[in-house]
Amino acid sequence: MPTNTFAVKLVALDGVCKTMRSIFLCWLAAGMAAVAAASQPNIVLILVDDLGYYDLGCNGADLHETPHIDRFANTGVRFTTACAMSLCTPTRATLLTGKHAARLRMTTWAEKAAEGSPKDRKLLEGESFSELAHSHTTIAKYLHDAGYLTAIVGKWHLGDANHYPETHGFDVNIGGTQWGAPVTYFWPYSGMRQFPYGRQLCYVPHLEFGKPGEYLTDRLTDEALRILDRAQGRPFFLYFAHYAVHVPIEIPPDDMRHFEAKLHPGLRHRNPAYAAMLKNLDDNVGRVLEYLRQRGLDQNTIVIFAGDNGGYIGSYKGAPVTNNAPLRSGKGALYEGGIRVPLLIRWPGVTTAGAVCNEPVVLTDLFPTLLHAAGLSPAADAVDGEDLTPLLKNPAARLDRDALFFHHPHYYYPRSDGAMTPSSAIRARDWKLLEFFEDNRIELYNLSQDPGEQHDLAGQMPAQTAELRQRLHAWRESIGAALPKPNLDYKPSEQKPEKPIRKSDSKE
Ligand SMILES: [Ca+2]
Repeated sequence: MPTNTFAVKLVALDGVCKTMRSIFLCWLAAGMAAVAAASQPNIVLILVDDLGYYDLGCNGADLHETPHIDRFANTGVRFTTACAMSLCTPTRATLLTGKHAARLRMTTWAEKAAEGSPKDRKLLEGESFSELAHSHTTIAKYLHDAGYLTAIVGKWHLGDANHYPETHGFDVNIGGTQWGAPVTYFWPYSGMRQFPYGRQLCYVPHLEFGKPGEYLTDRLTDEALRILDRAQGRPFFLYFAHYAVHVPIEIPPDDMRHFEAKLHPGLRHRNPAYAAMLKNLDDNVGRVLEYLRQRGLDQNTIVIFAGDNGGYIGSYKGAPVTNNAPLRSGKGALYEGGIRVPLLIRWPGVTTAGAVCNEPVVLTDLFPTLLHAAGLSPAADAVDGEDLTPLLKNPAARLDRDALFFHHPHYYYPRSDGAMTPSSAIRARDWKLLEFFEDNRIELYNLSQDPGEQHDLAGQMPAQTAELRQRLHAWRESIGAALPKPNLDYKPSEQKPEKPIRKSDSKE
């Protein structure tokens, strides 16, 4: 064989080897990418502000229409007994850190924590921080460090600019500030608002360019989809914390007409503006789900839909906002109407379509669940939540957890409602005990027989009551919960009359 022919064959052979090596490397890379994709699912966490458990069609709403969310519920697990803290800031803090709001000492909403305890009530409220300290590692920080694109779109409410999402592991922040509600849902979403410490210009950041009539929930969804466009194959964590359906209850009048026409006596829900706001939210949830489906991302994306506290039962411009019946009370209370929230989870390959889970869970559980989903482990500091994966695989399973605890050492509205005074609660399976600090009143309910918490059994069941009370006290002590104290300057005659809620009020 002539040397040059041999050389040509060697070169050819080398070329074949290179090609085969390239094919092998491509195959290996594809395999590794598949492994990475499987171990790093995308996560979309949709949190709706002040959405009551019964506000959704799939949970039994009557006036309201939520077809996209209802269809989504049928593709995964619908939880019937999911709880949150009773207000915005505590739930957001616990959800992102896996630590109980009482352990974090973030038990009331940020603006109120900054304002401090009222001085004209029987008790001085327990200490509560308005900012999430950087010593607490958020789920966003874990996911960011693991290579995820991390984005928050919407409400933050966990501190001032020194504690904004960018300082807690989020690569992108569209809309997150220290304030709990927009001044208005219409562009430019800004205006002056009166706080006890003075007037402030409040705004929703990074939405400066818009047009008259533009609606906040629509715009936030535009922004969220734009962020996903830019993920470019990177695993992503989208924390989509809608400002809706918190007050102010605002929606274009044309959107309300359908619900005004639908009103009739006997409906559980009676606010057509709120119904229209919720319908708009549902449309926008549908847009996100459709975006994922069209791009095939739904096959590797965990989607969670939840509310942050019970429905708001106060009035807005003279009309009750929502109704949590048959659950008792609403946002700000530790009765079920204040803490029961919608929770829907779809995790491809793990959840089964149409599943319903009745196990009591709390949104704190999302932190360990999502860390597990991403193949991560929390650091050694305390995690109060439980990994929900066993329930997602088998909704009939039970968690190895004795009880859920709630702690709200604060006052809320209306002042005349005893449910809205400082309190703690324990739920141990079907039994729930509430303790009210003003008069040390104890109430005991069997939730399986009495979901509306109407029949107080504390007097009839002293042993059960004493045991649960002791467990509640032991829990509070174990996590260092802040307790209210007697207000030595309190004079009942000095109580201020109740104020109606105005558009400019900053309710969490
Ligand atoms: Ca809320």
